[in-house]
Amino acid sequence: MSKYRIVMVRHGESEWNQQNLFCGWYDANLSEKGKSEAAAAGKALKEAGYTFDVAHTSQLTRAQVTLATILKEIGQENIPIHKTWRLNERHYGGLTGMNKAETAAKYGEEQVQIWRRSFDTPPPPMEPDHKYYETIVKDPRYAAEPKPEEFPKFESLKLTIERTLPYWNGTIIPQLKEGKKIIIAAHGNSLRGIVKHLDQMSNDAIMGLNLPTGIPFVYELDENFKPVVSMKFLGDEETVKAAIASVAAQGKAK
Ligand code: DG2
Repeated sequence: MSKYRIVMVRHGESEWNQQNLFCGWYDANLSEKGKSEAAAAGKALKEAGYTFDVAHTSQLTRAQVTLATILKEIGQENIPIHKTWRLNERHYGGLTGMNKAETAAKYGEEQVQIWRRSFDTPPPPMEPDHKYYETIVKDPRYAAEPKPEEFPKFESLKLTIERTLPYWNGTIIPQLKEGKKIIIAAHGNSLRGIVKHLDQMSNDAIMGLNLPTGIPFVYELDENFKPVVSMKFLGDEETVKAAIASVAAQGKAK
């Protein structure tokens, strides 16, 4: 029997999603399409009658603006919002800022698929001479945390899960137990990590999962936090399918 319900959403399309660039911890803004997707997500949640007590998001603007847009649409701008680096996108290391299709043309689609979707093969590290190294490492939003020794220079999905799950277990679960209605606005890979954990997906199965931008999905969980309903999207099936396929295709050489 379903005891808990939680809504998650990947942010709307970012300007770097639009340009097909590896983004990771780079703080890209939403594109115009992404802003519309966020508003549509809020409308869909409103129509379905969702309200929330508390919201969680990453330290990155694209997720925060998506969340703010959704909360505005449902008239709940004043609920508490927790921002944490633990929900940030996986750190794409040295690939950050590179075009996904051009990278596939240069290194092969198979290699790009491994970098994007393998469970434990990380991208190459972001070296100190990388164009975005200083911008990310010295960003004041990370002054308190992560600690220098935790600050990633690259992350596989496995490493992403290692810093996301403590937040799920230590913050989200206790709030669900208190009866709080929660929404999480985060990223393709930080959310894939949570989904892998909830659905106990194998390291191979998770490779096939792509999350669309700006379409909320719902989990209903039993008293042991096992899914009774998994990843129910608030969108019509064809739209969701097409959006998922377009994320999968981003790693194809043009
Ligand atoms: C994308 C995900 O993250 O990329 O970092 O480029 O969700 O923040 O847009 P998001 C990025 P893929 O793993 O789908 O290539």
